[in-house]
Formats: sequence, structure tokens, C-alpha cells
Amino acid sequence: MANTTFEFVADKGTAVLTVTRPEQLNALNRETMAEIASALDRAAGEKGLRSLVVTGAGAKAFVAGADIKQLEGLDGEGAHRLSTEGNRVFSMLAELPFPTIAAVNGYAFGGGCELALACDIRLAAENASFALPEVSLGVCPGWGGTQRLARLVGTGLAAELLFSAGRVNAERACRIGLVNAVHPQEKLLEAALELAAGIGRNAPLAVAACKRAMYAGIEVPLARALEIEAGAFAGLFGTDDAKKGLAAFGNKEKYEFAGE
Ligand code: CO8
Repeated sequence: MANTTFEFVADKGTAVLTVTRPEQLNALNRETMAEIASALDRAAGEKGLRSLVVTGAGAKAFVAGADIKQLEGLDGEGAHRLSTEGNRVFSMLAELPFPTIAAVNGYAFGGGCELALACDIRLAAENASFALPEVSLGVCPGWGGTQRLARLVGTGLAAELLFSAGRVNAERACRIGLVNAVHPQEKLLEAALELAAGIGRNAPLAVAACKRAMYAGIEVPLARALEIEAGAFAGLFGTDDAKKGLAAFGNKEKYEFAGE
């Protein structure tokens, strides 16, 4: 993979997907998107994987957006194809059956911001900067930006960011809930891996059930959402992990969840 790397850490419990086009500030061209898709395919099929960290190479950028050079000259049909294909890839990321953490180590603009938004959790380096600058280029976000941002921070803040194309620094991003925490640049990956390891110590099927129920639930009325949660809760009682985890508490023992 020339434009991305995919590595396992922590006894294969966590994988790190890094976009590696630092000379272009990790901008996403077609090849890079295809590589991300195949890395996500691999992650989805990897038994025992409990989390994925997504980051960018270098000290300047997470991902500075879709590769603008590939947008020039597109007609409506080509733009629709590119949007649909990007949405397919980012939805693969969003729908992975385990948690995903964006370690945003610099510029997260346009498609880069949308990549971070497709993750479950965002951590930022102090130098991180977020923007959806598409309207300043005469276009609008096409990889989920108008949808996932509004769902995350609400329509008022999303409207400001979308309409102004303005930048949000790490401190403000944290204040408005766009990121969960801010770390010094050199500690960011370590913080992401530590969070991933902590999540990985919990029962994977239970974590997956939380993820499914949470995202399915926010799309429907609360009464239906609570039914979804009840179904998720009930479903876990057939698992070994629930039986052993609950029994271990009573016995004052520590149980290492096997994901079964
Ligand atoms: N695309 C292509 N190349 C880029 C991009 C990008 N998004 N961002 C940076 N680069 C390249 C630059 O062209 C430059 O290359 P070269 O050295 O060959 O000239 C190199 O990276 C370094 O960049 P700069 O010299 O500009 O670095 P600076 O530190 O001066 O500036 C910035 C950094 C502020 C991040 C600046 O590069 C910038 O403004 N980049 C563009 C940011 C942007 O507008 N991103 C949004 C793009 S649109 C988008 O993402 C739409 C997503 C939805 C697509 C839907 C498909 C239909």
C-alpha cells in the first residue's frame, strides 16, 4: 500500500490505519480511497480485532481533504460517482463492528474532517484544525460532512462551520464536542492506543452491541430506540462473556473476555 499503512498493535487487538501522503498533506485521491477500502475490508474480517485507530502521517496533517486536483474538471455524473464511492468507503468505516478512533494530528479539512466524523471517537493534537471549506471552493461536502457533523454537534454549530468554511482549533473542537480530548502532538497516538486498549479489555460483543444500538437508536423515536436497546441487552445473555463476566464479579475474580 503506497498511500496508506495498516498495522496491528497490542497483540492484534488494535489496528492503526495511517494515510501516508505527507507531501500532499495526506489528501485523499482515488488510489488512497481504494487502499482505505481494502484496509477496512481486512479490518472487518480480522478475528480478534477490537478497535481501529485512524491517523495521518507527518506532523502537519491528519488529512487535508479530498485531493482537489481530482475534483477539477468533474461533471455532475463524475462528481456523483465520487461522492457515492466515498460515502461507501466512509460508511464501511462507520459500520465496522468495533470502535474506531480518529487520532487527528493536524489539518482535518473537507474529506479529512469527514473521515474523522465517520469514526466513533475523535482525539486531537493541540495543533489540529478542523474545517469544511468546500463552499469556499464552490462545492459542498460530499462524503457525509453535512450529515454527520450536524448529528454530532447539532445544526446550529454545523451550520456555522458549513456556511462559513471557517477553521476550528483543537480547543474549540473539544468545547463543542467535535473531539473528545486534546493531547500534545507527540502523545496523541499513545493516548489513542491507550483508549483503544481500555476499550479492548471490555467484552467485545457487548461493546459491539452498544455501538449498534446507539447508532440505530438515534435514527428512530425513543420508544423504538429503547426496544432496540432491550433487544441488544437480551441478545448478550446468550454469550459466554456475559455469563462469565457476571459470575466473575460475584466471585471477586477478573475475567478476560474472549468475545464469545
Ligand atoms: N488536495 C490536493 N493537494 C493538497 C490538498 C488537497 N486537499 N491540500 C494540500 N495539498 C498539497 C498542496 O497542493 C501542496 O502540494 P505542492 O507542494 O505540490 O504544491 C502540498 O499539499 C502542501 O500544501 P501547502 O503548500 O498548501 O501547505 P500549507 O501549509 O501552506 O497549507 C493548507 C496547508 C491550509 C491545509 C492548504 O494546503 C489547503 O488549504 N489545502 C486545501 C484544504 C481544502 O480545501 N480541503 C478541502 C478539499 S475539498 C474536499 O475535501 C471535498 C470532500 C468531499 C468530496 C466529494 C467528492 C465528490
